[in-house]
Amino acid sequence: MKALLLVDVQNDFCPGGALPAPFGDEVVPVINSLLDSFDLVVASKDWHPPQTVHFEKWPPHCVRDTHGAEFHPGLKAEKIDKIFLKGTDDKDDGYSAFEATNADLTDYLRGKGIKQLFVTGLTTEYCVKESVMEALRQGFETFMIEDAVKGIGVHPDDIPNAISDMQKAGAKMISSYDLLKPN
Ligand code: VGL
Ligand code: ZN
Repeated sequence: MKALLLVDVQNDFCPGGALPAPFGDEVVPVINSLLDSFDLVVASKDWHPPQTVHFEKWPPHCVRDTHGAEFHPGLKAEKIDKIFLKGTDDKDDGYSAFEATNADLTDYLRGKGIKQLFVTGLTTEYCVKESVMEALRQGFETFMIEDAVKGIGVHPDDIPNAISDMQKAGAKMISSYDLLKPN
């Protein structure tokens, strides 16, 4: 059984948002095209309190129950089976979807018989990377869909370095084209 994980496809990580990945919105049509190809679709949301130590590193973003924390309006969110909220407390970053506090992502995926996890979303070098790393530690066969992620790129090498760290840890790189082509 295989699951698609949508990491933080939220307004604040898209152009016009508080902490945008340049071209972050470009993941939306790619993700939409993949939604019917999986047994299960799960999504994380960065879901911060108004005041948190996280905002000492970052401009305030994805404050719970605000417009910036909503999914991008183009995302076919009705196809998501379950949403995992993370970064919810005021003392840590909560980058990984596996740090969700409303439900346990590992237990949920194992309970559904998921062995393979395909990761998409925002942002490549923070929440996508940390989610991929934890998925590998939890024993999932983990893929990153290269054309379905976008990074912030604070430093020019951050995104390629993150991809090479994920590969070294055992993540497999794949494109949406590989998943959608017949056979
Ligand atoms: C993220 C920076 C701060 C992410 C979240 O979703 O990658 N990045 N908070
Ligand atoms: Zn955040």
